[in-house]
Amino acid sequence: MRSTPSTICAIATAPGPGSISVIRVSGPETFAVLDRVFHGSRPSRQRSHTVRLGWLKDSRGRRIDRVMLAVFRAPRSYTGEHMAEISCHGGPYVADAVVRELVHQGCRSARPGEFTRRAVLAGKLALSQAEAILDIVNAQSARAHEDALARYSGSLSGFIPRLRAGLDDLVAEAEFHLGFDERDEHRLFDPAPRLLKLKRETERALDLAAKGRLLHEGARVAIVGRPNTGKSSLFNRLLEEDRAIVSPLRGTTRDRVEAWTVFSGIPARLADTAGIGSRGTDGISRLAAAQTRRAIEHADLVLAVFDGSEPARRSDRSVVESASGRPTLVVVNKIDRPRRLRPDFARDIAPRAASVSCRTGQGIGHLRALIGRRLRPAAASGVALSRSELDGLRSCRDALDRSLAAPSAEAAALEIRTAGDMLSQLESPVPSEGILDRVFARFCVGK
Ligand SMILES: Nc1nc2c(ncn2[C@@H]2O[C@H](COP(=O)(O)OP(=O)(O)O)[C@@H](O)[C@H]2O)c(=O)[nH]1
Ligand SMILES: [Mg+2]
Repeated sequence: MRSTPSTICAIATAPGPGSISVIRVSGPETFAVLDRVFHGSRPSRQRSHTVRLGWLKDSRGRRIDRVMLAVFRAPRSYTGEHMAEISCHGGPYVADAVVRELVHQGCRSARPGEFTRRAVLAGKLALSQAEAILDIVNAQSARAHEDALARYSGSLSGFIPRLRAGLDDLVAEAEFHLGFDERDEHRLFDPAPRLLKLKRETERALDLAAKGRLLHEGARVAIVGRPNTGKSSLFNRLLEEDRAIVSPLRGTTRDRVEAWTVFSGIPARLADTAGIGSRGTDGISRLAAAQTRRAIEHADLVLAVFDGSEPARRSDRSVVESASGRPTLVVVNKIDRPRRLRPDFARDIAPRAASVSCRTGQGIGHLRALIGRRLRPAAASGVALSRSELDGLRSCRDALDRSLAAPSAEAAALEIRTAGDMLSQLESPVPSEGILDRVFARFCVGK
């Protein structure tokens, strides 16, 4: 069982005298604590993302300072937990007194970077971004700072302006040449090679962005196999808790059961599925089969589970077929029993299999590491793009496709211009000063 997180607090603004100091509080007890110290309104009833003015008093009712209280309710906060920010008058004495009182009321002083750590744990921030933030704060040189900034915003930040410049050049040239007569030698202008190059770069960027998704949204890992091979047992083993119903009756798992876990630092949504090739013909079985198919289709990694203590059955073959073409890891389960599955079985989908026993736990650690290794290269090369940036890049690629296929130079020029427009609509992926300021302020917490 996981213990509930403690409620933490810390001064978020730089040490030393300033016009205001901000104290941040995060955790389940945030509003219970603030109800006791903040006088003016009830923080526990205050709407999320609103600010109230009131007096902060200690437990004996003595005034500490007149403060502004901003409230952020879970999950819409930096850490994903209940949070509050207290803005008090600047100067080290007042802010320290506020923190002392919060600690007196049951909060714990935050450790360096602890708010960001919680943000990462809540999936609010990719780990790579958090690391980059740390580097930004700690950067000793302009070079290190620039490098960290580039990683924070994703290496695509330079790509979109570059692509746009390339397209602008092409449009200008195309328009210049369009003014000439058909027979003129200037008509030899052919934008296709450069268009192709731009299109390939766009596709590469889209590919990187798709991989970046793993760090942001988490990888999808689906456990599939015929009934009774131990899929639900494996699901539980990987989660280290009893989430799915394990039973010797075939077809126990009809719903798709999902839960979050982490493999080598990569958040993953693990899905247990209904067995493939079960004979049920009722509506629920059919639905379950469709869900399993969908899980395989959307999975970043498929764990195909086989019973190592039995010879392969026809339904095991269907599993191999369903998983073929998808990134797959073959898992041979029940190795605590004598082996009766041929070792070269399922060689088509994966050259090597991971052998485990969900009963004894043998091989599970190794399997976790293998899963992490399979997900990591994809995640590491990824960059973070917002949905609108992804959509913009896709529209741009489509316009480039159309311009390559255009029947006339005029039509091609029109599509190139459309491609450029698609990019102009994108906000620059470089974070705004405002965002960076907030990130800085937040990360200095407890430093
Ligand atoms: N001997 C042995 N039995 C196992 C192992 N893993 C699962 N089982 C048993 O196999 C049966 C089916 O397990 P379950 O996880 O429900 O399989 P599922 O139908 O694929 O989800 C249960 O009786 C489990 O106790 C294992 O590693 N060794
Ligand atoms: Mg099951």
